[in-house]
Order: sequence, then structure tokens, then C-alpha cells
Amino acid sequence: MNLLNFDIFCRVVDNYGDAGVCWRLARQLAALGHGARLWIDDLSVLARLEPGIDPARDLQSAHGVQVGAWPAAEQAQAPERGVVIEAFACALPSRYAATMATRGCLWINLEYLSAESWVEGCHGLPSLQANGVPKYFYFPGFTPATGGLLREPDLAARRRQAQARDRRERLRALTGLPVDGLPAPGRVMLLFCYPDAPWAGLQAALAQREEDTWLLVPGAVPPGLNSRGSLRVLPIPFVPQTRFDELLWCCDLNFVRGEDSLVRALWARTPLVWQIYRQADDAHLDKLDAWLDRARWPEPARALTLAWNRRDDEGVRRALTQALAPDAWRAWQSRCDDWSRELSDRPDLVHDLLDFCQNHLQKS
Ligand code: TRH
Repeated sequence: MNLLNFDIFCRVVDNYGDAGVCWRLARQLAALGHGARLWIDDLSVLARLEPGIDPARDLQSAHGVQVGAWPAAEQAQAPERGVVIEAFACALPSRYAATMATRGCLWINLEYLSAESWVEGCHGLPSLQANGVPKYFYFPGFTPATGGLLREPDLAARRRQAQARDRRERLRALTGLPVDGLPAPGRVMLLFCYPDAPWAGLQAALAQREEDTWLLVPGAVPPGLNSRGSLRVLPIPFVPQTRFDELLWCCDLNFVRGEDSLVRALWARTPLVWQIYRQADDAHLDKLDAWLDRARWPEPARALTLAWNRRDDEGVRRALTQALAPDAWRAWQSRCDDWSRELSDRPDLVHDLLDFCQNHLQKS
């Protein structure tokens, strides 16, 4: 395969997901030997995900990726026959876009992840832009007719190696928690959610179990969520993105949100509850239904996901209690494992994207 040069453009709209997806993609391309530059308008968000990044430096490099502050991109030139990835329709700097036409670049708009079936019809379609270059829409997704999901080639092997080691030691090394008294498997959970999540329902369900549950909360703990009954709420540090998987692999149930942490939780092969990013006019609820239809969770897990996203505390309390009952829990674990295997049998996003680029660069 020819090595390519990628320029990835990212504007941070909110939270960590925009930067998180672009950073993961850039790292994986660089690890495969491709040239990868990431232009980003908020280095402080990237620095949270990658502590090696200095938010005060306009140009730097980490993990083989060149990182540039967005204003510097205004003066940059597109690489000759390079691939320009505009993440999430962030709009390229106009001067830069003008250089693309004469340099034989391939222009790709990387879209947000959706499980809706219409994305299959739109994946890969071109649209001619003002600079005379077609822009191709690239949709990540859960089916073979989409652009796939980000998954590093060595991920499953790393998970198996990690999980062969003592979980208490892994957790201690990662979070600094004193791990004496770590509950039995089945009772360590990660809570990565938006501030409006119905955590009171979660707290009510977990506080009344017979044995302890540990709830690990990276970053800020929602005010009012605290240890009670059999629930221990444990604030933990936000870990670098390169170690986030290890955190998921320590937990039996992962509450995740947005886009990137959802995909990582799927690769962890354990039960997960997804809080989708909220959109105007409740558009996210259709996306959530489409995802649940593909997930085919057993009923209590489906009900839990719906209640979690509808911010229904009583629904969460009831459904979580049911989903954690032994038979329901085993059925949920087994479906997660099956779906994760099924998805990982397909080409990952980077390999799909590289094929797409090679085909389209040859044609031009
Ligand atoms: O932060 P998010 O809510 O980002 C969202 C979504 O991407 C959403 O789709 C998008 O529209 C919106 O932003 C603008 O959730 P997400 O996508 O899971 O990103 C979180 C990133 O943070 C992910 O790359 C994992 C990383 N992370 C760490 O590296 N360390 C940690 O300790 C934690 C908790 C997360």
C-alpha cells in the first residue's frame, strides 16, 4: 500500500468527542506510517486527552502526529495528492481550500457516527465544491455499507493481555485508588455521562444491592451523587486517551456518552449504557432508537438505555435493578460479546478509509 499524507481539520464544538475522534484517527494513521497532521482550534481540549500536548505551542508533534493550532493552517498548503479530512463539516480555511485544486487532493468530510439506515445511501457520495474539488461524505457506521468504526489492529490482543493481569493492580496503577476491598466481578462500574444524566435513579438502584458496587467517576462527580448503602462513589482522574481502554477493561458495566467512548466500550465486550449527545428537536432520539435496534439488547438493558436518555430516574432505578439480576445480566453480557465480535469481524474505519482514498486518488 502507498503511504499517504493526511491533513485533518477539527473544530471543537463541545466536550471531547470532536478532538477525541480526530486524535484517535490521526494516531492510527501515523502508526501505520502515513503522514498525519491535525489542525485543531482548541489545543486545551486535545491537551486533556494527550498530556504531551502543550496548549501554548502552535506547532508540535506527539505520537508521530504533527499538531497545529488552527490559525497556522491559514498559511499552510495542502499536501500534493494528499487527503484532506474535514471533520464534522468544520469548514476548511478558505486560503488552504484554494490550494487544494491544483495539488490533486482528495477531500473527505468525516461525518458523525449514526446507526440510522439512511447513512448507507449517503456514504461515499461526492458533492462538487466552489474550489472545483469534489468533497466526499464519509460516514462511520455499524454495517458493511458504511465506513466502519475506529479500531486499532492490536486492540483485542492488548485487551486480552491486560485482562490476564490482576484487575486490582491494573486499577491501582491507572487511577491511584486504594483497591483493598474491591468488589467481586460484576460490581465495578464506570460513569462517564453528561451532567443531566438521571444519576439519582442509578444511585437508588446501586445503594440497595446486597454487596458493594464501586462507581468510578472520571472528572467532576455530579453534585449530589455520593456514596450510600452498598454504593461507593469514587472520583478518579481523567486518564490520557491512550489509556482510556484500560479503564473500560477494568469495569463490568460502562456508562459512556457521545461517540468515541461508545465505540471503545463496544470493543471492551462488556455491557454498556450509552448516553447519546443531545440535539435540537430531540433528533438524537431517532438515532438512539436506530442504535438500539442494531444492539438488540435484552429488554431490561434496552429499557435502561431509554430511561437513561429520557432522564427518567424511576425508570433507571427499576430497569437497572432488573438488568443486574443474574439471568438478565448473563443475557446482556452474552449479547454484548456477540455484537462486539460481529463488529470486529468487519474492516475497521482506517482500513476502509485507506481503501477509499487509494481508489479515489487513482481515479483523479
Ligand atoms: O465528550 P463527548 O461527550 O463528546 C461529544 C460526542 O462526540 C458527540 O457525538 C459530539 O457531537 C459532541 O462531543 C460535540 O464524548 P466522547 O465522544 O465519548 O468523547 C470523549 C473522549 O474522551 C473520548 O475520546 C474518550 C476520552 N476520555 C479519556 O481520554 N479519558 C477519560 O478519562 C475519559 C472519561 C474520556
